[in-house]
Amino acid sequence: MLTLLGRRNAYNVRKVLWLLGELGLEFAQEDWGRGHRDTADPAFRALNPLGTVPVLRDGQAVLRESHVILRYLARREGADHLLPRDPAAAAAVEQWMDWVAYEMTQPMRGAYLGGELGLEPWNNPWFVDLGRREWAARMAVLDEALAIGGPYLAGPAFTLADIPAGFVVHRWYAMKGVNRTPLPALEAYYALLSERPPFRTHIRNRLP
Ligand SMILES: N[C@@H](CCC(=O)N[C@@H](CS)C(=O)NCC(=O)O)C(=O)O
Repeated sequence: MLTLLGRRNAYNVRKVLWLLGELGLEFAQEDWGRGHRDTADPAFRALNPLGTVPVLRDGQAVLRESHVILRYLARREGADHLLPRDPAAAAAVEQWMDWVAYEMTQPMRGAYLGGELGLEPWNNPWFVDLGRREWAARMAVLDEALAIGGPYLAGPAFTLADIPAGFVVHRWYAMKGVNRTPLPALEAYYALLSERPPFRTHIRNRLP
């Protein structure tokens, strides 16, 4: 039995919920993290010394890091259409997952945690402004990639590449305090992802 530990409103948990929905998997879920059970609890730290959510338990296996969990679930289910076995085809998927992890984390801290939620220490005006500018520039990168090679990020079909990126695209369109220039391929991509029921349940719901 799979058990997902982490609050359902957390960015990194929602990506895993989306994939669980895509795969149609049964799972148990426990609300840990800000506003719920404290991840400083020794029982949680025994599973994840970093104290972050999500954590996934699968029998004796205990996993952390949302993108690792996405890859694990796809491989566990033999979902080669989401994460191909061929190394080159897999790289075409994983490059976008890493890109989000490396290139979107800082802009999201500035523009979202600082600018939208007003949380310290990210609400310093220069950091908020930088985050908004970088996020806008990275959405333009996605728009160009989709215009050339879409309609999905790794080409003709939905893959794991679309889960982290799809989330940041959703949040880009859900934020109030940003100036958005028209990006036609990105808007078409957001509309395409919105046709997927798990995307609407876990990502494009009432939460940004
Ligand atoms: N790189 C980690 C980041 C995990 C992370 O920072 N999770 C946030 C929620 S999105 C967290 O644990 N926040 C503390 C809390 O909710 O108590 C991942 O991808 O899973």
